[in-house]
Amino acid sequence: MKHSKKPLLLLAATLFSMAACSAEQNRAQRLDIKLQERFAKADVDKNGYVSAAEVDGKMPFVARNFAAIDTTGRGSVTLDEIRAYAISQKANRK
Ligand SMILES: [Ca+2]
Repeated sequence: MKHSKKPLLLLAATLFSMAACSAEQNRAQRLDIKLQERFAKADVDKNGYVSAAEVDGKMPFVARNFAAIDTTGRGSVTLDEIRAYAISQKANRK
């Protein structure tokens, strides 16, 4: 009796896909932890916002794109605003 290899191939493809997805999630989590750490270090006065002066030399990506991230124009940005901007930039690259 000859068995089809299709179920095995399907299982292998599914497992590979799950591993790739998990690796991407792990990478995203590591990047987010790094972002949180860098934000905490940059936020010298610990008010939950970083100003252009606070990110200067500490968060180059944020410093370069500060005006675009600071959509409210208040002169400071939150961690969530930085995340949202980074995600929008990543989506634009795809
Ligand atoms: Ca601050």
